[in-house]
Amino acid sequence: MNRSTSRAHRLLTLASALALGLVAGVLAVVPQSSRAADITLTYAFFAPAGTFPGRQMAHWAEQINKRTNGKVEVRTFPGGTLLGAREMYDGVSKGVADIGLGSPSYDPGRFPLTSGVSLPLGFPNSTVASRTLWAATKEFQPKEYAPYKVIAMFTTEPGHIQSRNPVRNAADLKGLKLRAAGTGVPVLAALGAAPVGMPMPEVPQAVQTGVIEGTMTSREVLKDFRLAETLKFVTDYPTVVVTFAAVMDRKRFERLPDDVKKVIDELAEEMPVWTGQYHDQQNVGAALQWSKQQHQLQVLTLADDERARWDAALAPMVSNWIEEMKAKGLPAERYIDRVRALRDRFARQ
Ligand code: DTR
Repeated sequence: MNRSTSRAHRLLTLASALALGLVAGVLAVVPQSSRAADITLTYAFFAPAGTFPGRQMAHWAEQINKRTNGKVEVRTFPGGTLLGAREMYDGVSKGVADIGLGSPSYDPGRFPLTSGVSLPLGFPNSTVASRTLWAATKEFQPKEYAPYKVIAMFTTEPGHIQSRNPVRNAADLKGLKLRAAGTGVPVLAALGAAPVGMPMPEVPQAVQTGVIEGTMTSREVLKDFRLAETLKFVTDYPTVVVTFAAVMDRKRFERLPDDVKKVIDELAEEMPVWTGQYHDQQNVGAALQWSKQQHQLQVLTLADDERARWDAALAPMVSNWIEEMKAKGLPAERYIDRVRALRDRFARQ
């Protein structure tokens, strides 16, 4: 290469670099995700963004944006800023939010069949229970979701008693004011405690003010709601899961373009596993470690005979539930049989 060609070459390189830079600059100014979206969906959740259902919401929002190449944008409203726990599903029906993530467990009267998943059925973890809930919902198409399109379902891990004072036996539990949600209330009643039902976001203050002596729920709340500052004991007795369902108004969903509906359906299949695995493999473990290190949390084991008595006290709940739901004309027996079979299948995978 002589000097002039090499200069020309350098100039050319400079020019193309500038051109490339310009293109890159334009791309940087208008990245795909912030390109004016065709569709904006609002998504409400009743608890903080950092909790595991909140992370699910953020993941879903990010994925739908990505998989529709920016066509759908989601504005998330965690922490009850748009809808609280008690008004979530009505709020979606009224159009306050396009999507609402609520807990069917908080309202078993409204979601009767779903409450079967929250019976003491011995789920090993959240992943298995979440997959079971979703598979059973698809199979049975419960009427309770008729006004909605369910876009994501998952559960907590089985709840544990988390208390200010140690709970090692029925005597420790007798008359103890513990908070639970949904079927957790009859579980605590059967074990002899004095259950108080309230949504999760109200728990920290109720613990602080001594309204309750503890709670029975998944153990990540020790860190995510900083409950380990006051609740220093966990009883190693897994009980029932709490269900979550994110829904859209069905008519609103039907108006979406087909390609967007397809992505929503695709994500609905992934959410139980994504959320269950995050909760089981990172969230709960990190919370227990933090609580032990920072707040001297103690995990209490039940004696074998005590555990057997607790199991016996809870056993009638399933048959009672079946009778109650049969009286409402629901396919309760078939539902529980399927839930048990799905639980075993997913537990083996
Ligand atoms: N276990 C349910 C729900 C629950 C558990 N973790 C979170 C985090 C955010 C909201 C709700 C929940 C309960 O006892 O309410």
